Amino acid sequence: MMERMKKYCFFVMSLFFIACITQYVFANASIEKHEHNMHHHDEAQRPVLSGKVDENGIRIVEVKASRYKFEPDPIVVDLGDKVRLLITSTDVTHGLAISEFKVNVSVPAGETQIVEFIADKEGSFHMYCSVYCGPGHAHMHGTLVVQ
Ligand SMILES: [Cu+2]
Repeated sequence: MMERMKKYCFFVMSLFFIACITQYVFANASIEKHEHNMHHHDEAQRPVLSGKVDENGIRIVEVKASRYKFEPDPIVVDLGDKVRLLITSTDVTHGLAISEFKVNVSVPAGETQIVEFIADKEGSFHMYCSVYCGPGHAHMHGTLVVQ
């Protein structure tokens, strides 16, 4: 009888130990993973933000459109920024469209058009010319990065 009690106690204590060790190992693993992610996040080279935030908190970015590119490219903004693009075409009429932010504006040669949107989605978004501007038109792309 005593022997069986001892065995039972040993069995229960073993289970307890195994549970503790498992808990410890998993907890450590998740902390390490978390730290690794944080570290990775800090280390990642973030592109420099485009333009300047004015006194009203609006990020103003001057964009130059010309055959067949946008400058700067990429346009980089912070998540949540109110963005105002001042788009100037230096040669022929171009368009600037970013579908995800319902941006689509036509910019006549030599003129500047203003378009505003709120960068409420994180990620890289396709920016493209939406007005035929010559043989390279289909390749006139850019990227909006919301980080
Ligand atoms: Cu075009």
